[in-house]
Amino acid sequence: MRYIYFIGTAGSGKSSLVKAFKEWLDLHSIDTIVVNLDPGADFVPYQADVDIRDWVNIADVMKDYSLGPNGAQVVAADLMALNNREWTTVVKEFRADYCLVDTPGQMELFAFRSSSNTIIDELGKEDGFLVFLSDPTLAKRPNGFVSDLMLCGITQFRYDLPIMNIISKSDVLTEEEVEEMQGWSRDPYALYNALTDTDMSAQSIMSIELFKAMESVGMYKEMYPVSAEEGTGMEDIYSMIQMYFEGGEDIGKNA
Ligand SMILES: Nc1nc2c(ncn2[C@@H]2O[C@H](COP(=O)(O)OP(=O)(O)O)[C@@H](O)[C@H]2O)c(=O)[nH]1
Ligand SMILES: [Mg+2]
Repeated sequence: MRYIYFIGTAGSGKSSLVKAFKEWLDLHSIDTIVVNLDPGADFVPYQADVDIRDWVNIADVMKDYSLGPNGAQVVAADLMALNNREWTTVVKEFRADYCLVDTPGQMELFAFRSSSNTIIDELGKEDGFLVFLSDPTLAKRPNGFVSDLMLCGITQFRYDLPIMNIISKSDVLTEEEVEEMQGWSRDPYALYNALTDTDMSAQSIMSIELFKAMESVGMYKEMYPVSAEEGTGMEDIYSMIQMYFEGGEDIGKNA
């Protein structure tokens, strides 16, 4: 089973994309399960095959550890790793081709805590793939775009797993805005120019050398527009995953 982890800042559209991508995979008869790893979710928009809330409950954590909601989220993220033998066994029993993993709303609870490495190792690191969502409300401006690119790069280094970077909620952008962002993602010079045109102070702190260095270590990569709302861009996600794991061969169709 391949594990596809959806990561991004709070509200970037992870849970919505898991739902939309699952629907697309179902439509193409590709055997997929969905795991909710957000113990703090009030609501998830899909039918979770495995839900961490069955093992870790935020209200209980708040009570047991006398914590407020934020502290409880952090403890819950660690508890989910401590309990991982139990729930990962349930996940593995499904033996589907793909497992879509929805991660905690607050990105730092997953991306920046060692408990998530424990989880990824337990599920099988060689079968892992990351989808990083950039929120266009932030990333449509050059300085927001740079911040998101760096968050994506840091995430990549934290895990040492293959990663694809997508522009989430592309339906809220105009065609020109999508093209502009894709242009920045393909060409460090275009990004540098946009950044220094709109923000003079950026000139002193950002240099084109930084973007070129990011490019040479593989942190600078093309972004793909995706809309969970409209169901667009799903085949791009699927083909990137396919290309990575199977060198382009479609396992789903024969499974
Ligand atoms: N327009 C639009 N809104 C979206 C899309 N995906 C998510 N949203 C909205 O963005 C908000 C956060 O989405 P959610 O999936 O909960 O984000 P998460 O915190 O990363 O899991 C919700 O109000 C969604 O309705 C999309 O593709 N297009
Ligand atoms: Mg969510």
